[in-house]
Amino acid sequence: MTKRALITGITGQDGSYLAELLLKKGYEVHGLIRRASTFNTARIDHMYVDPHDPKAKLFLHYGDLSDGARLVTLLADIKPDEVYNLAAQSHVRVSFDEPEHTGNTTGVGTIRLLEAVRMSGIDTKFYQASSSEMFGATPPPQNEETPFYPRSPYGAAKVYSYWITKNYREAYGMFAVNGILFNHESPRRGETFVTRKITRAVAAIKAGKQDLLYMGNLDAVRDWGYAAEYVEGMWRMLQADEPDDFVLATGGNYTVRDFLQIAFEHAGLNWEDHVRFDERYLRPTEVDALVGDASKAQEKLGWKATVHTPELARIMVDADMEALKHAGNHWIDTVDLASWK
Ligand code: NDP
Ligand code: GDR
Repeated sequence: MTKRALITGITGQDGSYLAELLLKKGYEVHGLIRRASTFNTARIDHMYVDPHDPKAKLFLHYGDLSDGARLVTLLADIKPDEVYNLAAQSHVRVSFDEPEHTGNTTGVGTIRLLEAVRMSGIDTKFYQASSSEMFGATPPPQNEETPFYPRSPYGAAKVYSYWITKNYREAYGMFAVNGILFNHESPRRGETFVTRKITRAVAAIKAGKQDLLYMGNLDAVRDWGYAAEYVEGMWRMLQADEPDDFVLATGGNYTVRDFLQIAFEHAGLNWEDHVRFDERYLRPTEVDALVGDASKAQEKLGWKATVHTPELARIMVDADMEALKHAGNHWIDTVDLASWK
């Protein structure tokens, strides 16, 4: 029988890779999308087939994690075998400007979805997109046993979602898991996250369309992996015999400065000639260092990252240089937008 999955956040970086993976595995994939005044499906357009076509396997539904009643009707209609909750206000810096909205979507949104599963009475497995940001100020290496110490409204909302997912597993016997994922990036990464901001700027500087790049804290340490590999780990968590929580990470240890150096050098540029400081990119409380230990996922799921940060940076620079060739003036406008936050 064809398996059916529902993905919230399907229009985001991870949602798009996960949809590709599940379609390749023969799933019927349903995605929750937010109604907007313009199309917001650029990351998934390439796999969309008109629903009138009998070969269509990808179906999109309007909804929002702030609308619990809609989640109930949707789940009752679709009756998915697997639900992947990837939707969130996912930007840490923005969560300081919009703390209440972030709490509502990234935190309370999860319980709306879990309650919708429970109220619709369907038998489904549930994946929660938990984050290394939950570890916050607790020093690395971090694994499933590391205490949480969130440092932002986003991190605090993810801690709530982590515990409520665990609670539904224990209280109602739901197959509900937390994937605690460290930073993962790709050419589809949102333009205001640090890696993509850098690789887009490298492409624009190389092409002579930009000169300076304004950045915040260059000392932060992160463990940047490749998103396309991480979605395979999400899927494996839901295929395990028992529901459990897993860290996915590369174990690498790089500063933002290291990433700048690798990315600029790949294009034959010296980052120090182009990077300037702007305090608007600092956070009121920073997460200094996140470095994951994914040995449990390797042992129990057979999952291991193969793309490490330097290779990832080069993949992203190459992709942005290629994209710039086809983007024309549109690119220049969005470079400005990317430096906005
Ligand atoms: P993105 O920011 O790229 O995507 C977020 C998705 O959530 C988008 O599809 C967005 O829709 C959707 N969304 C936002 N608010 C709502 C809402 N109120 N109702 C319904 N949908 C909403 O995130 P990523 O793909 O990078 O990350 C996926 C998940 O994993 C997120 O929960 C993130 O917090 C978490 N995570 C990410 C990590 C990473 O390094 N990428 C690491 C650890 C956890 P729209 O397109 O309309 O904006
Ligand atoms: P992060 O990602 O906060 O780790 O959250 P981000 O790329 O935004 O920041 C990483 C680090 O870079 C520093 N930094 C800057 N960041 C941005 N965005 N812009 C800048 O100009 C800049 N200069 C320095 C930041 O201070 C930070 O230390 C991401 C998100 O995907 C979350 O949803 C996810 O949960 C975590 O990764 C794991």
